[in-house]
Amino acid sequence: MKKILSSEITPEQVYLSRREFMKMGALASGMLLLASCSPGIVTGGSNTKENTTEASGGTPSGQGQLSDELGDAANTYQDITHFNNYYEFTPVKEDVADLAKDFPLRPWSVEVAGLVDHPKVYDIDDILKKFPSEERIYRLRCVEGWSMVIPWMGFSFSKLLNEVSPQTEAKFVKLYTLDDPAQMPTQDDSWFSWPYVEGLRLDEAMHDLTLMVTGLYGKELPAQNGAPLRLAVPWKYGFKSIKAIVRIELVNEMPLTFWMNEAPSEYGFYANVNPDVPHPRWSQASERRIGELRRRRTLPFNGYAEEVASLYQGMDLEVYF
Ligand SMILES: Nc1nc2c(c(=O)[nH]1)N[C@H]1C(S)=C(S)[C@@H](COP(=O)(O)O)O[C@H]1N2
Ligand SMILES: [Mo]
Repeated sequence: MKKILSSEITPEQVYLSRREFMKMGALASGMLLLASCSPGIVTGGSNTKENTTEASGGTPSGQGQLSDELGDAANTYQDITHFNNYYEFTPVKEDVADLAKDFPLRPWSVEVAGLVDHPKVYDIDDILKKFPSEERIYRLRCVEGWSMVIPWMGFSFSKLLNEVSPQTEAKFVKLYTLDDPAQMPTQDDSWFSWPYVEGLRLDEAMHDLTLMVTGLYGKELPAQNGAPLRLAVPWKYGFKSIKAIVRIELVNEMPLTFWMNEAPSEYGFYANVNPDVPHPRWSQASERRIGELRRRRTLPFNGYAEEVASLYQGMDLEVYF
């Protein structure tokens, strides 16, 4: 039997799997920090034989290979849709797809409000018509230390923001996930403060890379990936990329986000991918690309430094983590 070097033990393996954790039935608040976005073990799922044989990517139909601008192959449709973080359904990544399969995606409206000249309630189908989607192949780096390359469909968030005309006092954007315990099972318990909320500084939100995601692999976005509308901010840890958006608010003050509220010492507002700033409980210097066995080095700003580093000029990124 092959010996496992300590250098091969990933943060994902250091902690109890979420499945075991849930089995313990420990919903006590004292255990909150263990559960809150801590690395979950990768059991089967993304690492099964079946998946590694096609781990070099390809479209769902198998034709052609997509890759990001660094030359890395896109993850498979199977991996992207069956290894998900979506705490409203379950903290068990392999089970999200099944639990979300009946999540109703219509009717769906998105309210844009707050410090804007033209507040508006959009029907999702009007958004899809009004803002044509294009393919953007982005890396997604989870704070837990794994990553994927994902061929999203979507449009720059700036297009939507420009249409409602942010006022000069608007400095931040606050985004809300649906709050509906009847459709999102874990919202029934009081372990977390729902709804999931995220935020960006207005200039981050207006950056061309910041994507409103409407699809995946040229098809409709599956529920488990945040349909019908989710965000993708590729230079930040994945938890910034909020799913199932129902409300967008332009505000003057930095919003308190879901994870900042749950564990302020662990999750900051900026959450830019940064190999030099460890998470309090694990290093961020490397990551495991789903479908690969070896870890790879994590790139500053997840490889998008050229495009976005200027947004943070003069800021101490250890303070503004
Ligand atoms: N509403 C909501 N959005 C969320 C999450 C969540 O639990 N709820 N998880 C985040 C985390 S931690 C990650 S890594 C990504 C995962 O996106 P994916 O499942 O499409 O890969 O979604 C983010 N958006
Ligand atoms: Mo994540």
